[in-house]
Amino acid sequence: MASLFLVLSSCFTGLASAANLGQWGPTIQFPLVPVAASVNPVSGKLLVWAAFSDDTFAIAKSGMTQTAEYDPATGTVTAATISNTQHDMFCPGIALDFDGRLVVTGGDTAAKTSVRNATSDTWVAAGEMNIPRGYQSTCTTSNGEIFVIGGSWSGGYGGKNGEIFNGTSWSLLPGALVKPMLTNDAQGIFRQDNHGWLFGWKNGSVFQAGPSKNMHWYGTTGQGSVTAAGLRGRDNDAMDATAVMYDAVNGLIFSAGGSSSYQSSSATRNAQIITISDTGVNATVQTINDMWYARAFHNGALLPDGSVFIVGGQTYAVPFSDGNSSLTPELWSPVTTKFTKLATGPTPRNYHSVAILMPNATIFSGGGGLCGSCATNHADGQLFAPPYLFQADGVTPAVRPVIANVSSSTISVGSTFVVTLSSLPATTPSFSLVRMGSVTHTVNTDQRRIAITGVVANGTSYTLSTPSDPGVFLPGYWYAFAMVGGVPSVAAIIKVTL
Ligand SMILES: *[C@@H]1O[C@H](CO)[C@@H](O)[C@H](O)[C@H]1NC(C)=O
Ligand SMILES: *[C@@H]1O[C@H](CO)[C@@H](O)[C@H](O)[C@H]1NC(C)=O
Ligand SMILES: *[C@@H]1O[C@H](CO)[C@@H](O)[C@H](O)[C@H]1NC(C)=O
Ligand SMILES: *[C@@H]1O[C@H](CO)[C@@H](O)[C@H](O)[C@H]1NC(C)=O
Ligand SMILES: *[C@@H]1O[C@H](CO)[C@@H](O)[C@H](O)[C@H]1NC(C)=O
Ligand SMILES: *[C@@H]1O[C@H](CO)[C@@H](O)[C@H](O)[C@H]1NC(C)=O
Ligand SMILES: *[C@@H]1O[C@H](CO)[C@@H](O)[C@H](O)[C@H]1NC(C)=O
Ligand SMILES: *[C@@H]1O[C@H](CO)[C@@H](O)[C@H](O)[C@H]1NC(C)=O
Ligand SMILES: [Cu+2]
Repeated sequence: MASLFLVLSSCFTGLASAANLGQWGPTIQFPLVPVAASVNPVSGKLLVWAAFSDDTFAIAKSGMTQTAEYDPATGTVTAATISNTQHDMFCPGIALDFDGRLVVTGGDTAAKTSVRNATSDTWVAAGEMNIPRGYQSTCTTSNGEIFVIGGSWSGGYGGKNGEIFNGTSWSLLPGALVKPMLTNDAQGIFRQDNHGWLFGWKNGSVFQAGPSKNMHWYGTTGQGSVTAAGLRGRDNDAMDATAVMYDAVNGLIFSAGGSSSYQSSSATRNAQIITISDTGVNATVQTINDMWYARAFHNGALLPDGSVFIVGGQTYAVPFSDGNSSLTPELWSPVTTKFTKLATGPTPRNYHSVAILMPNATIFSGGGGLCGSCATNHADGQLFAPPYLFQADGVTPAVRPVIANVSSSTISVGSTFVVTLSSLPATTPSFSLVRMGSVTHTVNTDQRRIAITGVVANGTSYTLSTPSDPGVFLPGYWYAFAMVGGVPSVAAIIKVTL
């Protein structure tokens, strides 16, 4: 009897947890295919953009971009054509700088740099890159500069070594060679230097975790440099994959999926944890449980509790195709290192799709396509509410902690600040910071997370200590979340300065 009871009760536990799959919200229509996305840190609105056109692209034809903004407060979507920077920002590199400026490089107009001021919501042109690029990656460094490398999709083939942007203009880094990070793609150099997994780290360095199976450290000062950092475990080249720094204090990066070549190539279910420490030291790699589904062109959005929401992608990589879509998202837990299947979505989100964390701890998942009169343009998106926003029945909304205020909306790296909750929670709250992101083509080099370890409570006020290294606690805009029993608050947005 006792053992039967145990079996039954574990069944019911299984059912109860299986009931909590999270939930897809209503479809949000856009006037364009959201191929790139970023949340404005000042207004909280979601900016998305396509190309010169809403639904098709053309290299070097037209210097403008169709954008749209979704306002979570009202649910409205407004469109705007950006033409003053003469930049078709399709297939670009994106990075958010220390001031929350969205720096967008290359793509269809391959040498251009456009910078969006979050406060005024306006775009200005900055210096052009010395090397024109498309499908390059960019990341913000601890020096407040932006590093770029790769990008042979446009602007010519090969030799796309690193450059550094000081907020005004770009300088070549001849020692930051791209060659070591090339994949072995079947289409050659056109694809081999695409979509680097870049992470700004200590003392101006950049860690490149993929997509090549060979990982590297890039130096971004002086002439620039590159040194080997080891192999990514058993993983092969993993183009069109996701890589997320889910615990910056401990140098932990999660990566999953991808295919050995950009297209006409089978995706994997591979997942690994990459641990980085000091600049120049080889990373260590732990191979973990496979994902439930093979994926390429999926996106990984980092959540307040350090889990990663993995959405979209297909088991066999084919641009502009809805074939072989992996429609069931998965949640990766940093605690168990395992994956849980979530509620299946209605829409394939493959090549040219995006996913990004919203201030209320839901995830926007949208896009896919941009192929003209094809049948795979997805000019829409949905907000996904993860299981943490529901009680165990998977239906009743969870009771969320509420941040009443923070002591300062601007804090410096290494300083303390106070978060006050609107009421005393039933159990001890925890706190995390998630850097606000930008995403296109599976790449989001901006998102990263800090789990706050130093918390001093006084009534409903909590004094939080922050890491002192700007390579870890990268300045810029961050979401601050309180979590009680795993349930996150809506974020307070803070600006972190040097
Ligand atoms: C999150 O915000 C969206 C508006 O963007 C709203 O529709 C949704 O209900 C919110 N979800 C939760 C769980 O607060
Ligand atoms: C953005 O624009 C506002 C208003 O025009 C200006 O005050 C601010 O300095 C600008 N911010 C940055 C980071 O350039
Ligand atoms: C950026 O670099 C350019 C060229 O070296 C220089 O003229 C400019 O003053 C620099 N700007 C900043 C903000 O450092
Ligand atoms: C920081 O990097 C510079 C070169 O970019 C190097 O000279 C210096 O020794 C490094 N400092 C530390 C503390 O690693
Ligand atoms: C670091 O990794 C590289 C390969 O990327 C290897 O050649 C080198 O021996 C490794 N260094 C150490 C100290 O293990
Ligand atoms: C689906 O994947 C298989 C390989 O597993 C491939 O042969 C086939 O072409 C793919 N179908 C589409 C529509 O891409
Ligand atoms: C912060 O919120 C608490 C709780 O609602 C309130 O007592 C306090 O006055 C607020 N502080 C500020 C600076 O608004
Ligand atoms: C705790 O907060 C109260 C105000 O709510 C303040 O008077 C008191 O000094 C604080 N205690 C400590 C140890 O900071
Ligand atoms: Cu593209």
